[in-house]
Amino acid sequence: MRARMALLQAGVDFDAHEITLRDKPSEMLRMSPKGTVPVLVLPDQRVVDQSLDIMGWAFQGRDPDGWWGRAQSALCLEMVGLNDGPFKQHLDGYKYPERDPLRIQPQVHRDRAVACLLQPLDKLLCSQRFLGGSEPCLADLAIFPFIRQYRAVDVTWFDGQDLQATRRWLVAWLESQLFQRCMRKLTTGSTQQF
Ligand SMILES: N[C@@H](CCC(=O)N[C@@H](CS)C(=O)NCC(=O)O)C(=O)O
Repeated sequence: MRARMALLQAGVDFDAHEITLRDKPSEMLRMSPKGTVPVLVLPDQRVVDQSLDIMGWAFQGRDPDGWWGRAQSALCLEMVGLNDGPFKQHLDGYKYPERDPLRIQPQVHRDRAVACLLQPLDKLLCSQRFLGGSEPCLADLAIFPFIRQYRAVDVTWFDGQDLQATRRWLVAWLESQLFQRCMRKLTTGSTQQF
């Protein structure tokens, strides 16, 4: 979702192909043998197959509104690093406890996720609207889809936490035109199936 939103925000035209992860098409594996999504195939057949790299590629040489530039602050880079590192691990442990080789209780992962990312994020969002300050940036896009997934595990629990600024920020993103366009791109029009 974050790769698609970055491409949409940057105004890059692209076709979207839905993948069933249990049954990955051979065409996708030929282009990117590591077998994870997203995979961006450029017109010259070069492949970009990490979502953060796709986001960076989308804004290369075109950043009129400063979305990429604002995301390069030390604070934004640190937050994205926390998101893609420890938070993502705890999110997986919270969502899929049966896959955790250490068999750590999902509530332990849930609470560690709060400590490692959600608390510092909430503190930041108490004093500014977006990660980049008063205007949105790629760091917001990089992180909010994961907070959405985290909240979805137990909405009632999440909404009961002292994370009001994060909840406001998340709701604003979920209601944004960009997110709505991304969801439409998932389901209609130029989206193609392999
Ligand atoms: N670091 C990669 C992670 C990509 C990733 O793990 N994607 C998951 C889906 S969200 C996947 O494709 N998993 C492969 C599978 O479940 O077989 C990125 O951000 O692009």
